[in-house]
Amino acid sequence: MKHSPLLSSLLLALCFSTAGAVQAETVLKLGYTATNDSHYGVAANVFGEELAKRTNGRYKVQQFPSSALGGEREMIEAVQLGTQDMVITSTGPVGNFIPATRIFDIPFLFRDYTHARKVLDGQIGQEVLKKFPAKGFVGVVWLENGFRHMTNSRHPINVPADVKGLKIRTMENKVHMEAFKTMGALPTPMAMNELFTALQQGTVDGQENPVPVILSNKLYTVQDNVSLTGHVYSPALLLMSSDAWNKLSEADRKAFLEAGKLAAVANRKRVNEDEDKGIAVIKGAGVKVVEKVDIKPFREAVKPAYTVYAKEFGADAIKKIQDVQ
Ligand code: EAX
Repeated sequence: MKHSPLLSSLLLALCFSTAGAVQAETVLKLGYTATNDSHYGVAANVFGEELAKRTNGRYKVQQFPSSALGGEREMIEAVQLGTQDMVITSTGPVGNFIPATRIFDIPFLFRDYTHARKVLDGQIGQEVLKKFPAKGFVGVVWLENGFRHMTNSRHPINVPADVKGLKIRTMENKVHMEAFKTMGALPTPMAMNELFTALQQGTVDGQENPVPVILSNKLYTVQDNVSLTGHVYSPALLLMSSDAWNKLSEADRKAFLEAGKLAAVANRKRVNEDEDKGIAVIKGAGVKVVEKVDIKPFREAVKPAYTVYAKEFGADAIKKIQDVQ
């Protein structure tokens, strides 16, 4: 059936206008080292759902869990270069890019989860996030990895003397390495994606991580002892490449920040759930768990490292964090 020229041009205009109404979809690559069934996976799921909701599906998140895109330092570098859009990472290696974050890695700095969350969500934590864009990142939101505990396959750790001589994998983080060196351990920095095999083969005697990571990465299956030292609170971050962020409209940036906040609520809830249930799972696997560790001797043991920390961050800045109620 032949259409009149007028009708054909109207149909053509209609085709173009509906095509315009089908909005372009952007898929963001988000990597992290934990499994999808973890405190990071929960954050990634909620972030993706809430973002798609707020942008009518224009922004989608493609997740790469379990170190599929490499270790945290590698992924942070890729986000800085813009070859990866986002990463959920502990602050472990972040200090190599944004030194100001290292203050939060100081052992025994935070009293408990409430204290840590107040500092990071408050003026001190928000001020640190402002330092990210200058280095090619946007810190969308502070997430949480959790209080770190020691595991090893040599003997139970009850007192600092038990740490002496142990080859302990640490993150690529100078603050943590200083603390373990001060306790007489042999700190061995290593990316998360190499850790399981290193523990399995005995290349390192032990490591330290929050319960959610010990669970999700099944570290307890290659360790005989866990001691709930809680020696460091490990913040996490949802980091975005400035390249990707700079392309966003103001309205979409708001959507990213709102989705990030909801992801943090879900992530922190999961950390506390894992801590409540995880010890039973670890014990059920036949691992010896020292649940009641007297942290006073450990605080004493790392005290000399505080001189080094005070030199780097200033005693006042450390006290300011400790004094947050
Ligand atoms: O962020 O590398 C680590 O020990 C981190 O705690 C882990 O990758 C989760």
